[in-house]
Amino acid sequence: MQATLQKIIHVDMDCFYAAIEIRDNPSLAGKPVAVGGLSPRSVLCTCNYEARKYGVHSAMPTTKAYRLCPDLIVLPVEMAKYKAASQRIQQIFHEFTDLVEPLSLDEAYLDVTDSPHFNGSATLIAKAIQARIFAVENLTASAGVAPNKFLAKIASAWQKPNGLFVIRPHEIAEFIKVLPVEKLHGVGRVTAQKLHALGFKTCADLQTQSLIKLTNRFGKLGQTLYEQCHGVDHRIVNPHRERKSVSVENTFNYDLKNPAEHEQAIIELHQKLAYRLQTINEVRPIKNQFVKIKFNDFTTVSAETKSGESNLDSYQKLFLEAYTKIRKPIRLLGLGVSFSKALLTNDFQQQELFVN
Ligand code: TTP
Ligand code: MG
Repeated sequence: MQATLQKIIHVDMDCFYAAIEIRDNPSLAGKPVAVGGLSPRSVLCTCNYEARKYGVHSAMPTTKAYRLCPDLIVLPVEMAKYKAASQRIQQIFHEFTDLVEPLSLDEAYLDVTDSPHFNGSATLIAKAIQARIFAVENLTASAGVAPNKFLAKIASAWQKPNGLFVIRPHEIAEFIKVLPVEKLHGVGRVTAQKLHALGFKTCADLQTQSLIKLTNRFGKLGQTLYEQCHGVDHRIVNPHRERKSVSVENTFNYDLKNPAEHEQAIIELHQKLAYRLQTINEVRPIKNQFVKIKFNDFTTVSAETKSGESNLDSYQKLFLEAYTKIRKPIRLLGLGVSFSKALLTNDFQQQELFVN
């Protein structure tokens, strides 16, 4: 399979919110620290690496985190502070290239294929970016350098925290063979279980399958599985990517059967979506809210309503509207919002241009 080779850097800040809090209060250094909600139903946004040693992680209910790590220091979310740091970090990326595609507040892809910096060495550019971030923000970032987005993202997580991992074109084949299938884009917990049950544990196992076999078995996902297991990803770094919508979903270990389970699942997903919305840096207004339900017989229903916000009550109503169509045990539940096309301010500026 022919791969288009680019020089991509993926940068991801280390335990971003927690690192900012520790930087701003050095007496916290070396202690287990998390950032998140403190009320009984809240979850953590993130935690530092000391806390991770106890098994604490992002999206874990705060009460569970305290059970695992009784000395955990949980700090409230200070979004304005994280957004300000994120903007300064984005500016640093732009010192090196204009081809920056932010994924969230703390991570971005950079295409440095044609960059004149450091004689075109993506590795040296990545090192320089890490050094600049540390000098300006006193925070560490991990970077991955690779010939495409998919591998660059895997590389940035390979030696976290404060890591730099490079996958050169001639190293792809060796690297990819041992890569576990759960590292692939689009493979969540449930798909990973399915792949394991079929005997596919690593990309080498998947490489034994033809494109046709994989698409027959996995539909659209089969194509990306086929490409990724050969180390291929044709996506380009797109600085102007417009997100149409944002959604979160959960495939449950056990099918949900009663209203209390439904309600709890909706509350958790709503909270997860709220965090996602905070981190993606989307400035366009919300246009619609929607709910998706997959029942245990794989029938899928959805419901949508006009809305300017991600509102819990509306999700509950949308859920009932969709659920009553089928009323079977639920395998998967998803919530999301879609955005208006244009920014209101842009429309305004546009009008002004015409008036003048
Ligand atoms: P991540 O990059 O996933 O995590 P991280 O930066 O905290 O840790 P790592 O060193 O593993 O990269 O997310 C970036 C920030 O987004 C994180 O600091 C907090 C926020 N976040 C949430 O609010 N909720 C979540 O479920 C996750 C995963 C992240
Ligand atoms: Mg991060």
